[in-house]
Amino acid sequence: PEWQYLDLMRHIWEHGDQRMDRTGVGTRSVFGAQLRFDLGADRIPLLTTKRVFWKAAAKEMLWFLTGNTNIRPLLQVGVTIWSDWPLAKYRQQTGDQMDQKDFEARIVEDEAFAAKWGDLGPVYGKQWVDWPTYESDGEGKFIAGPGINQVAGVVESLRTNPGSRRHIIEGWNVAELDRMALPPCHKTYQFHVAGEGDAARLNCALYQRSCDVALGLPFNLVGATILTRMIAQQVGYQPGELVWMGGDTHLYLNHAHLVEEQLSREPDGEPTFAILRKAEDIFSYRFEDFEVRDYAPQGVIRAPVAV
Ligand code: THF
Repeated sequence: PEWQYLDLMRHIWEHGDQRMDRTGVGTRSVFGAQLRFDLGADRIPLLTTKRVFWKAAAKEMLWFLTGNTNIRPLLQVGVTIWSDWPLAKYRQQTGDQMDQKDFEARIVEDEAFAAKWGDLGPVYGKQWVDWPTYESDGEGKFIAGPGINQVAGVVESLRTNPGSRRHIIEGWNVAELDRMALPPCHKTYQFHVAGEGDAARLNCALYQRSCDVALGLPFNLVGATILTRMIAQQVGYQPGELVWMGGDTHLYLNHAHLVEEQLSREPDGEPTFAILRKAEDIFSYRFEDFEVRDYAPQGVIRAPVAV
């Protein structure tokens, strides 16, 4: 299965269109791509051709489920993958060129600073569990209604109406895009139940509008697997297939060394993923509930993230 990822990487590198992007770094890109992974028998699409920090991806997924959109709780558990965007905003607005480590330490130590500078706006977590609604006040004005918890809704609809084609968690809230530090990349998760009874399997399709194949995709595949596994456990279905679909699917030009190194390697081994405990509900999983086994990846390949 890992060959699919490597083949996509090679295809983009050899045949992708060169185009300038928002970040100014430049990419090679294809539009439209698909990968499929069987999640049965505890399989997880965790790459072995470089070390993928699956723990950070798992903590990120748990953070989405809390609805929190501040990087502070992520930094408190040692995850720094979202620091670049608040840091760029801080530097731009204050002129203070604070370095990343100091910025992260300040966010952790100083709650008021974190509230002011650590928030990403209404990104994934907010839309997933508290999508805003509006109601009429009866006099021609709109007032805020109760937020919609899409994740709880999907768990409920999978239980009560498994055959539905509407099991969707959507991040792309058009009305709030301009307040997000970054509009969602992995924007739509759709779930689907195949088979019946004890053989019922939960499939997940993830649509990603924009995909950083070298840095982001390995994380996103792990996150989607964990989300699918947690939901499958909650509703009592076997894990099925993860179908990943990309829109603008690209490699950054400054990732050339990563691409060349990774394409020179061969997949080695099949790690598995286990959930050690069934949580009371989808929002009660803890990092300690997760275990990856038989993961002996080849070395880390460092590359800068485009901001
Ligand atoms: N922006 C860009 N340009 N790429 C992305 O992958 C991306 N994301 C999120 C939001 N914007 C993005 C942030 N997720 C890494 C991994 C995931 C990220 C951001 C950065 C990263 O640098 N990974 C390194 C180091 C990991 C570590 O030290 O913990 C790696 O080697 O994997 C995609 O959702």
